[in-house]
This record gives sequence, C-alpha cells and structure tokens, in this order.
Amino acid sequence: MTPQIELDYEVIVIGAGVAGIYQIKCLADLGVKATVLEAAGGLGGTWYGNRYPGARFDSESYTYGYSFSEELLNEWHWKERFSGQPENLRYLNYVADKFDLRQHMQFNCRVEAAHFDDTHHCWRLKVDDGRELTCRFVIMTLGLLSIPTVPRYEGMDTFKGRAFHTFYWPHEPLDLAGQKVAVIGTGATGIQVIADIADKVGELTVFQRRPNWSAPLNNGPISEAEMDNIRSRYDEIFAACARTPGGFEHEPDRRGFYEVSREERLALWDRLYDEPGFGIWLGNFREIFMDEEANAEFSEYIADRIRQRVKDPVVAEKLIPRDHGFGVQRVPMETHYFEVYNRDNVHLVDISETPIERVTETGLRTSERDYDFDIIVYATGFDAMTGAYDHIDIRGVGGERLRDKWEDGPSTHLGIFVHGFPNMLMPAGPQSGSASTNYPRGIESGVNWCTDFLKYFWEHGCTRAEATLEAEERWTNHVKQMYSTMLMRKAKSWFTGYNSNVEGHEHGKTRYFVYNGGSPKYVSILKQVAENGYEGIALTSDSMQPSD
Ligand code: NA7
Repeated sequence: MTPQIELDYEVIVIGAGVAGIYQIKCLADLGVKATVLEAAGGLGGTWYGNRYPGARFDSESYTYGYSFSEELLNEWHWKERFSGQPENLRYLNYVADKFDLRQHMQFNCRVEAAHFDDTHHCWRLKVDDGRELTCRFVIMTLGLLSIPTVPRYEGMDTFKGRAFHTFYWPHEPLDLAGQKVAVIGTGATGIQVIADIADKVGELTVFQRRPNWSAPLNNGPISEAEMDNIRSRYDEIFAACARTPGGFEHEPDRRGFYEVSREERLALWDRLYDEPGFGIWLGNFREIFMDEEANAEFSEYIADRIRQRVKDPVVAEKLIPRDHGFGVQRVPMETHYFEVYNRDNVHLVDISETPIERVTETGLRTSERDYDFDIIVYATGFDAMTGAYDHIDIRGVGGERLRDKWEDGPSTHLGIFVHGFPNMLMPAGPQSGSASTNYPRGIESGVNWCTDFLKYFWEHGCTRAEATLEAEERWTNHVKQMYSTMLMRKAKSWFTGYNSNVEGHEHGKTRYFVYNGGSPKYVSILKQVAENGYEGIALTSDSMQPSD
C-alpha cells in the first residue's frame, strides 16, 4: 500500500503560458484539484515577456489560436494575419477570463525545487515565497524559450545607460526618439526588433556575429469579411494544420527537386517569396532540408534577393550567411528588414571581424573602436528547451537530478516522460512532436494526450507512473536517428542545443532537442501508445503490481 498523506493538490502545473493555460482548462473541466504556479506577474509566457517592438507571430494568427472552443473561435477577431504581441497577450487573457481560469493561477510564484517523494508517490515543490506544496502530478509547461541568455562580456554592470534582454523589454513605454541604440543579435528576435525600431531611434547600430537567412513575412490586416470567411473555414484550417509536418497550412511541395526544371523551381520560389508566412520554408521542396546541393541552390536564390534589396554591396554580402544554408536553423520572418540597412541612421558592425571586447560605462568596445549608446538591447536568445528545467532543482527517484541526467542532452519517452522522474508530465517537452510544430497546434495534442493519460491513471487507481528505461532509450535513439538525414544537424542553433552564452553549450555539441518526424506521425504514435494501454509506462496502483 502507498502510505497516504494529504496532498495540497492533485496536480500542479508550472508555467501559465500557452500550454499551461490550456492544461489548467482541461484539469478544471475534470474538476481536479489543480493550480498553476507562474513566476511572472501575469499569464501568457512568451507573450507576457517579449514586449519588444516588432514582436509578433510568424504563424498565421488564426492557426495560432486555441481550437478547443467553437464559441471562442467565433468571438475572437484577429486583426492581422500575423498578430503582434499586445494583441496576442490580450487574447490569452481573454481566454483565461472567458473560461474563469485565473482562479486556478498563482502569479509571482517561482518554483525553486521539485523533489519526488518515492514513499508517498508525490512531488514536493518549494516555492520562492517559502511554501512547500505537495501534489501527485507535476506538469511542466515551462516554455521552450523562456530563459533569456546574455553574453558574458566584461564590464556589463558598468554601463550607465539602459541595457536589457529583449525578453525584459520594459513594460512601461520607452521613448526611443533621438536615442543611440545598440542591438546585439540577429536571430528571429533581433530581426523583428531591428526592423521595427530603425525609423524610431536616433542611431541604430546592429552588432551581428552571424547573419541569418530570412524572408518576407508579408503581413497584412484581416478585415471583418475575411475574418468571417476564416471562421467559416476553421474546421478546414485545423484539419490542414493536422495534416502537415509543421502544423501549418503550408504543405511541402511534393514534387522532387530534381524532377522539375530550374525554371519550375524558380517559379515556385518567386511565388513563395511573395506569399505570407512560412511557405518559403515549409512549402518548399523537401530536399532543401536534406540535400546539400538543393539547399545551396535555394540559398543562392535568397542571397540574390538580399543583394537586390540592400544598396551597399559590401553590406549586402555581410548579411548573407556563409556557414549554413537556408532553413537549417529556425527561419526568421521579416518586414522590410534588409531595407533598414539602406538608412543613414543604421550601421552594421560585423563582430565576427571586430569582436565586442567589453561593455564600457558609455557603450561598447570592439577590437576596432569604442561606441557610445543610450540603450543596449541584447537580442541574444535563450537557453532553449532544457534551460527552464535546469533552472529548477528537479530531483527524481533516489534524489537523481534531472540537470545531471540531461547534462549531455535530454532523454525522454515521447518527449513527455522521463525515466526516474515518475508522475512528471511534459505536454510539450524536449523531443516531443508538440514542441517542434506550430506551437498551439502541438500544445493541444500534447495537453489532450496528457489529460487522457491522467484520466486513465485515476480510473485505474494508480499512484505512480514512470517511463521504463527501455522505452526512454528507444525514443531518444529514434529522435537522434531522425537528425541523421537532416542538414540541421550540422547547424549551430538552438535546434541542436547551441548557445555560446551557456556553459557546456558553446561548441555546438549536438543535443537532440527536436522531434523531426512531423506532427501527423507524432500524433499517430501517441494514439498508438494510448491504445496499447500506455506501453512503455510502468503504472503502480495499490491494487495491481507494477507493470508496463
Ligand atoms: P536566436 O535565434 O538564438 O538568436 C540569437 C542571436 O544572438 C544570434 O544572432 C546570435 O548569433 C546572437 N548572439 C548570441 N550570443 C551572442 C554573443 N555572445 N555575442 C554576439 N551575438 C550573440 O534567438 P532569438 O531570440 O532571436 O530567437 C529565438 C526564437 O524565438 C526563434 O527561434 C523563434 O522561435 C522565436 P549567432 O547566430 O549565435 O552567431
């Protein structure tokens, strides 16, 4: 018999972002005693944090919204095809209010530790307000990109102006007029913020270590009439998202790259370049992701587009990536980004040639010269995927630390369970298909699956659920193997665990973060696992012996 103790909650969900909001909705519907603990002062996760100018979806807004409520779908009017942060945050708050979810959320509560109690088959959580809370299940909805990272330059604390990471862009209005601003970093975030603020600041200096392949977002407003049409097609839209590997409406071109003529390839690329969204990446030939030659030909096409848009040929060449091809890293989508470099008040500093040596009281020093700034913006990315887990002292059976277990990269069963860490669920964990797709589409399937699993667990009177080591090894090897055909395996990006600002992640030692099998395949695997009585997961109940 499992010794009984009175638990504070049956389930504690950590994180009130897109996944946490939906997870608590499902638990509330079941009438389970559950709460969400959120470190920030409000809900929204990514959309609570990233308030920098230009922050917006690269997903079509109407594919990013939740699909679970027809009423919600009918009520909400997306104003732009790729909606901006303020509206996105409003939307998530609207959802929380509509379904009365705020009563189940606690803000400004940072979970510092989560230790599994193997005697009572429960988790003991330490919160930074001094409380210890117990629960049967802990559900990690921590976000994929929720731990911002900054460079380790000397003198960072000596700067007399304002300096912040894009994730911590001030909540109060910040007047940029006449200001001398530095932006360090040209990833998806840097590209959005640079394009947005170039005409609002006095001088903008961009410090670029490596350029990124980027293509036009082609955003635009959504009229009432268009929104009515979208509403009438929601079933069709979500069905299309469920069919495609990336969870978008963009379907890969099924023709073989080498089966069509160069003219036909160019015709497709010209069309995709002018289309809204990720079509240029996800609607392209599949060979772009796997075949060096096909990738090089397409990359050269994009390079020519950059040359056409940037007047100074020297600057244009600096904006063209040399170390990787198009699409092997997350493709940032842009709005007049390249034209920014035609402005007199914008300067590009290639810090692969003249590295930043230190932060000074008045700005930045490169190996070439000193620069003075009022504001330094670090658009330098995140400790992706596992970073948020590393920031909590998570200990499983026998006190094993998750951080230690994952030192060389995550190992999971389905991206949902971790052997040695029973009663812990990750609806969109590292190595899950839910995390490598149009996020809310993946979230909904991940959360639905976890919720069904919990129902099964409770119906069978279970007290403990743990992935077997064998199942974990099988899944982790499967995830690794799928990298072997993808060009992305060679890229230095967060897809492979690279981050020069995080100890141990600097040299691009590959970490297998992403499930590359596509959303439909992942969902069918989840379905099969459930149909087979949750194979690979050892369940313990007081009335039955441990099994898998
Ligand atoms: P990314 O895509 O990781 O980009 C970070 C950028 O910051 C990238 O250009 C980096 O250059 C640069 N960086 C990072 N550290 C440094 C240091 N120390 N010095 C100079 N430059 C540096 O993060 P984002 O926030 O842009 O995007 C994250 C995700 O958000 C994105 O994938 C979308 O899903 C949304 P590097 O390329 O490493 O040379």
